Amino acid sequence: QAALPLVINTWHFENAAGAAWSSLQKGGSVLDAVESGCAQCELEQCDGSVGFGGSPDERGETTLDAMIMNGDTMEVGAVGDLRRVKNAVGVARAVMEYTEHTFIVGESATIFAQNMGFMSEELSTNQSIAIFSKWLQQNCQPNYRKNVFPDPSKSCGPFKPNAKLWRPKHPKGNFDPSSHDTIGMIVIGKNGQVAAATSTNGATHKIPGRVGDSPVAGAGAYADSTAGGAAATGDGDIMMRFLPSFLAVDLMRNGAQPTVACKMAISRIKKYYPNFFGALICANTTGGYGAACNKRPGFSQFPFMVVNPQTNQPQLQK
Ligand code: SD4
Repeated sequence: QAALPLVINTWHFENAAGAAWSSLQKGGSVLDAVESGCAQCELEQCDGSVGFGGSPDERGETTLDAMIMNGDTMEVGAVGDLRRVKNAVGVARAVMEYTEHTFIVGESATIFAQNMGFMSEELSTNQSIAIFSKWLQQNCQPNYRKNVFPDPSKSCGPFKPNAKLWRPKHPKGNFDPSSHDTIGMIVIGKNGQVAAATSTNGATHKIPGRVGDSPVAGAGAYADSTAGGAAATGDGDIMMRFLPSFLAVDLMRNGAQPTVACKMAISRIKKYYPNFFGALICANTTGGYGAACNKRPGFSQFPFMVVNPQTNQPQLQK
């Protein structure tokens, strides 16, 4: 089943896999392919959790996180808390190609994007406004956080109701796996060149400024053309503490098969957070691939897409 080139991405995002594959067919580099795959999801708003109009934060705004990594040169470009620009993975690529930096965040990332010629647009949609208003009505009752913030109507995010004012904490187990489907993609070229990328709108009702695992190199994704690539999806607030993508790639470097590497990286997290939700996809430089996940309600396996010369078109695997 191992064959090159290879495109593999999280979830059932078939058109993303197709876009990456056709970029390769047209002679695009592995970076072009992985960027166009993730950009396809940003356009389609895959599952409402990639691109504009999803995961409104506690003030109702959608913000984006994305990264891209070149496994030949180990260059990375990333953006976090990006506002009012839809093509987050494109901006991440611009950070990598045109700057000496790795990671640009917030309003300054927006200004950088505008300077690079990306269009500035509203990321809210009727749907994201509806999600936000419903949540506000259900969870943001006047006394919900009376003791935490003097004016709960201005800020009513995912804090513990009884948290001390000076050190509010994100409640554990707040992550809803049914509504969080980041795209993470790995592309391996026919000579074993590795690229990886992610794009997401993060976690719903997050505290403004929250950045997840997806744009963090080694957490959301990692690529190294001497070993392989990995990409993650799930509860980024937990997962980023373990750099699971880096760990999986390093395990493959030491000879682990992709499925084993994915499983071992997931179990490392499980030791501390047995109920966390998360999944990892892994691929090596000979085109072998695999995945592993923890606690997806109702499913024991994790769906992902694969394209290689044997499938010749995006194929759903579990
Ligand atoms: C995050 N890891 O921001 C992302 C969300 C995600 O499947 O992957 N959902 O935490």
